[in-house]
Amino acid sequence: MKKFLMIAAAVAAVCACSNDRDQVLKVYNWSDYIDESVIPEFESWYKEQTGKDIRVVYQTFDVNETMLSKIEKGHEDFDVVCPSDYIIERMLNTGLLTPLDFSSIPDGVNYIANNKSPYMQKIFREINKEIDANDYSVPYMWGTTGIIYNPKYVTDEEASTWDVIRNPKFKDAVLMKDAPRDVYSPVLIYLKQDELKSGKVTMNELMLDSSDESIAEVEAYLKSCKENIMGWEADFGKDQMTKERAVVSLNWSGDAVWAIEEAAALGVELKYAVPREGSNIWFDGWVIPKYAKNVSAATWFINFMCRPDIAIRNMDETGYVSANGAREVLDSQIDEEFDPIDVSYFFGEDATEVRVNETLYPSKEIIERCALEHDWGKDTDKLLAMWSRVKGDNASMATYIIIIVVLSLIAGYYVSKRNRKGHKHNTKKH
Ligand code: SPD
Repeated sequence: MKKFLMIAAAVAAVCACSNDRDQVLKVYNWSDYIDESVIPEFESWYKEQTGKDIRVVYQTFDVNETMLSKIEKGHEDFDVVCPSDYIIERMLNTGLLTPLDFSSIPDGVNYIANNKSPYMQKIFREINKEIDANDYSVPYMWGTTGIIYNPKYVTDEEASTWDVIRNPKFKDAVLMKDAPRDVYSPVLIYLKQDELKSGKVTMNELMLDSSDESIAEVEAYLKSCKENIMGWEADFGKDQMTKERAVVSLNWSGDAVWAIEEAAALGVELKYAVPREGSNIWFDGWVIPKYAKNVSAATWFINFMCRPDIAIRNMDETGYVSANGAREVLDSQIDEEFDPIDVSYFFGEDATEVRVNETLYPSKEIIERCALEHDWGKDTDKLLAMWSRVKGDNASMATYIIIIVVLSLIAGYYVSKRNRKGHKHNTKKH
């Protein structure tokens, strides 16, 4: 009995210890967005640097809105999260972010200042005119929104416009991102292309356009694509493309890189294009929410993610491009198979002709036809309502099909049962 009590006390002590919030770091990140081996490495590195134990509780989400709602409505105590630009803007506007302070991290292991790309800092400044988002967030990955396509079925010309998602050639073969803002913006850019060309409206104005008219136009357009849409996906689209289950996918550049590489290994060719009408440039950044309970460990974690070798491993694993502007990161991406492009806007003036993947690092010409999304505040609810109507319609179509199939199977079963009975009856008679 004494022995049992001692064991129970030891177990209780271990549990109490690992639940102590100073020794727990809750990280909430996008799925498939990290090389998971860096997490235990952080735990050991943190112990080496601070002498303290830490256990990372790592959870994932698929869409910004799920993450936001857990913090905004649920007040969940995540210590570090990784929202996209327009969500960082919203969190800033609603006072949900804690200012970042890396001053307690010693110079030799402080990876923040030296690795910041001036381009990323400039973009972050555009988030909010009054508050500098650089003081509240550190960029993690960035990219464009575009079209992944299978050139066996889709020509480069067809994929050079957003209207490829409505092209009658691709019935039931298009995958759409289940991310309302990231679909709304490209469709609106497509619908307003004449106004954009004539200068009647700018890209930035479009990114803020939450008018009832525009939402209705996008809704009508998406409903007119329904015959083509085989599914709404948060993260499986890239995989479906590699298996040739779909031929067009509205997706993010990082998923494109991942899919193109995976597909090549299976002998399937995939390509990525940013349509000529224009698109979004986006980034996701680390932030510490207001309800965080371990700000100190969160600060160390964000710093660790900026260590160039860690940034390279995360890039290689996920297909996404790190927002880290260190020369080491650029060097790790140079490959003779690529044509030279000008990425001086990101890495500085000596990077005018580097052989890097243009899907990862968009050329200046692509960047110029892209814009950042912005927070819509309360109008976001109108978008989410439209989104359910569009997807709901699709669901009820699928439901009708399932009902018809099930009813036909039941009817078929009874007809064949009746025929068998009739056959037995006739055989008995003879
Ligand atoms: N699987 C990780 C995907 C993260 C992509 N973030 C893109 C956000 C665009 N708003």
